[in-house]
Amino acid sequence: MRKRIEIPKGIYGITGDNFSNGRSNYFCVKEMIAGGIKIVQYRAKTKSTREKIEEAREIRELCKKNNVLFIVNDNVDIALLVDADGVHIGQDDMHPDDVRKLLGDDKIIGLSTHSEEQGMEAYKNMNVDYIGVGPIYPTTTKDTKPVGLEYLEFTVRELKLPFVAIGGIKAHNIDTIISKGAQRICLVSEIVGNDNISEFVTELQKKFS
Ligand code: TZP
Ligand code: MG
Repeated sequence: MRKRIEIPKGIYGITGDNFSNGRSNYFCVKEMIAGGIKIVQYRAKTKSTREKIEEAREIRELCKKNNVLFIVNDNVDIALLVDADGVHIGQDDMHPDDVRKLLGDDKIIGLSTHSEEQGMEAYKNMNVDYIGVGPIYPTTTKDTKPVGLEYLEFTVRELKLPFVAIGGIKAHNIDTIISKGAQRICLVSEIVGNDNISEFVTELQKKFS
């Protein structure tokens, strides 16, 4: 049985240049790292494959220099090309077993889940390192209907699997999510849209220590 790769606790960063007020993904990741983030996912839904590869390469180097884990959203090929630490896939992407065949045992696989059934399936039958749980609250960053706090509570109670809570999480509601037992939390628009990303991330990280 393969041992899961450990996912750092605290804030999980994701790029989102539709929400970053004109600032580049590279800039935002640099700021997140200055703020003490330990894991970053490159997510760029509207860019061409070629643009993504170029940008992912640069951000991958930045992360490597700073000992920050680098995960690529959706594209297993890009993750392989840039030697990312892992891939994050959704329910309609390549099956985690196939991703594992391509990436081998030493890379991280994360899987988005949006229901108790999907979470249980990942926990019982899939060789993933962590799951995403959400969207908890309504969000314009992703077109999936919110699952509410119930699925988060189920995950904490039933699934012995590291998870990242995500979706509509902001400074004003993050304490609720932490109080439910989430040890890894992702805020996309709230972080990349912040005027001072590094300071904001530093403040958020303090909540986990
Ligand atoms: N997966 C579930 S919700 C979401 C993703 C990628 C987007 C979360 O963005 P925000 O801006 O933190 O609501
Ligand atoms: Mg996807």
